[in-house]
Amino acid sequence: MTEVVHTPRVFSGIQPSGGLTLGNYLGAMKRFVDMQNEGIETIYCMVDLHAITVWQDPDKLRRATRELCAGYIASGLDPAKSILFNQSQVAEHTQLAWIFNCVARMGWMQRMTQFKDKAGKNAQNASLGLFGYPALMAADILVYHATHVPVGEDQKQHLELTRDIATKFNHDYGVEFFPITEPVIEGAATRVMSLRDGSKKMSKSDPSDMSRINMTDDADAIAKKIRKAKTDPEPLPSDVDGLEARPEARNLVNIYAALSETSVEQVMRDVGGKEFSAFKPMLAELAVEKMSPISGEMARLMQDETEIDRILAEGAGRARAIAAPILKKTYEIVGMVGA
Ligand code: AQP
Repeated sequence: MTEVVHTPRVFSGIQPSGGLTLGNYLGAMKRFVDMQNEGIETIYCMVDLHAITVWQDPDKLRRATRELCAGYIASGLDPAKSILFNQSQVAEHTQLAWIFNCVARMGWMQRMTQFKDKAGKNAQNASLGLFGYPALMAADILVYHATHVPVGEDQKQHLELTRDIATKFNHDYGVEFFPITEPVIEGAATRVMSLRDGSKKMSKSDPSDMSRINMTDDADAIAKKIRKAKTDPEPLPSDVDGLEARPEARNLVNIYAALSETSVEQVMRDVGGKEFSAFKPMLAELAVEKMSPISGEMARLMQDETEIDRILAEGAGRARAIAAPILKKTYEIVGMVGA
């Protein structure tokens, strides 16, 4: 069998399951913009169907989807360069997900740590959608034959599952049809941690608003959250090795490095040995400088929902034009009459 070489194509998505956080920005969106500007074909989705794996208020979901689109654009995504759309407007995602439900194995899904984390002790009461989430995520990616997926560290296991699904599909049907997608997990902030607990991921669904910086926070809120961020009593160490076993210090240094687009090593050369009382105001100033223009632009874009909806509909049309022939070919391979 000759190996098929797939043209580079980037896909990624974010759930409109609440307000965006600095974690989403540094771990995902900032990388989305970098990849767009490298001139690769880029497709970025608001994954509303993933969001409802946990109950969402319909009006809040609509608002969060539009706000996410505004966040994408305010961060630097250009609808003329990147395809931007919400997942539910392109039915091919769920159609391919069904096929992948029949390819993925129960045992694979049961190993997913995100399901265990989100379902917690109440797994019997979690939705079937939450359990099947990674098969839909594989379909989101593979319905475009995407070759690269920029994500934060927490999505690594789901991307491995996507590769397993593609490999098993290709093997079971004797084809080289789906690419084996590469995760792109890069930068100093692939895992931004909670400001209240350095062992927990910063997350939009954390009950404590003080645990995260929201992309809609104003300058005062950002500065206050950084000032109150949990730290230990020691000054910053003089080098990177000294951050070992100091999760809160490491997190603030990583955020500083990512926001200032420099390496953690360089940050340690600049701020090593400083007390937190001196470092936190530097970080707050940097965070405000980088995030305030984005939140201001998001607020401006949100004043014109019709325009946002137009961008999403146009993006969905462009996405469907890529996805439909790939789904059709998948149906043919699987043996569906009329495909
Ligand atoms: N703390 C984080 N650090 C780095 N990257 C992060 N991402 C999320 N949190 C961090 C990355 O953002 C992208 C979109 O994530 P998502 O919203 O679709 O789902 P999630 O990972 O489950 O994010 P949240 O904030 O934790 O949402 P909830 O609370 O609804 O579950 C992904 O690339 C993710 O890696």
